[in-house]
Amino acid sequence: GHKMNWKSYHSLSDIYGYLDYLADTYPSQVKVGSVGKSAEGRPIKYIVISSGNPGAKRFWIDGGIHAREWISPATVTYIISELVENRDSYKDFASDIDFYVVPVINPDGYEYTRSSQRLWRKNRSKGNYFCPGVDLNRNWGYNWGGLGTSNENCREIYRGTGPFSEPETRAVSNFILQNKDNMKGFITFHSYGQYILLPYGHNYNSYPPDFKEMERIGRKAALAIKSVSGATYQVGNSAKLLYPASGGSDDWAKGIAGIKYAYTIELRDQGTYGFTLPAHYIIPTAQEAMAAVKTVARAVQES
Ligand code: 0X9
Ligand code: ZN
Repeated sequence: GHKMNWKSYHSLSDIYGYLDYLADTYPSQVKVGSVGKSAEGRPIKYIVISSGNPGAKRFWIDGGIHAREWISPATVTYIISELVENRDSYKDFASDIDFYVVPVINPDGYEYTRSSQRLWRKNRSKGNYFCPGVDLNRNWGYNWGGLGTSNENCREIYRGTGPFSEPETRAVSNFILQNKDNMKGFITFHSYGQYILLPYGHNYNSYPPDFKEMERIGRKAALAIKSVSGATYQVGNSAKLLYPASGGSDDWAKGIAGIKYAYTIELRDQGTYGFTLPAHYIIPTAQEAMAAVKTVARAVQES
């Protein structure tokens, strides 16, 4: 393993090398493993950053479910580095929360955007020779197949042949279910648009009973972001603010896994560069994401 920097976007092996470095350097604090394998056989690595407290709450963070959204894995690795290597700055919650983090849910797609097609979104499963890939954020088993999805292989929003048809969503969801006791926080990082999105996203009129409380914390997170960097993040229901889209991981986390504070955060920017955000924006974007994590962590701690 080896250290990491946030001056450029890194390969999957660099990201995984950093996780291994943390496991070697902080053996009592972190555990690194694989939740399973991708369609092309790559491991989907996770890191657990533990509080050392047996009664701790759990907080899920992931990135890279959409291949081209490079700012997401970069941000999630930055968050990992803060929580592990700068632990003293997070004393107020570090001893009460175990963080379960997967920086790259879609490793095949990520590598494909680096080697071949920068704007690829889906995974790389070979259901159809001419149009491979499934949109992994349409493949989760909560209202699978509804609005904002397609049954056509060639579409960007292809939902797959059934809920959890893909090895990536199967592996990640099983890992979450195995660890869902006391899991109170869930943030999945995407780009772009600068939104803090709340469930449910499968139609315009499904709200969890505690939506108001989720919204209150979401707004706090947006305020924290604003005070860190000045950036504006809009907060609201994902169907209303963006568009309806079924089979997303956030809806499943809330509706099936029962994780109270479940959000999708769309990172920078607002369209100037879009998915090809220049690397010098990684640190400011990741710092504002960290502010959001801190805000949700305090809510998790008190839950
Ligand atoms: O469409 C998506 O999957 C997400 N936006 S993105 O531009 N990154 O592709 C938004 C997902 C919001 N959540 C749900 N609709 N459940
Ligand atoms: Zn996305």
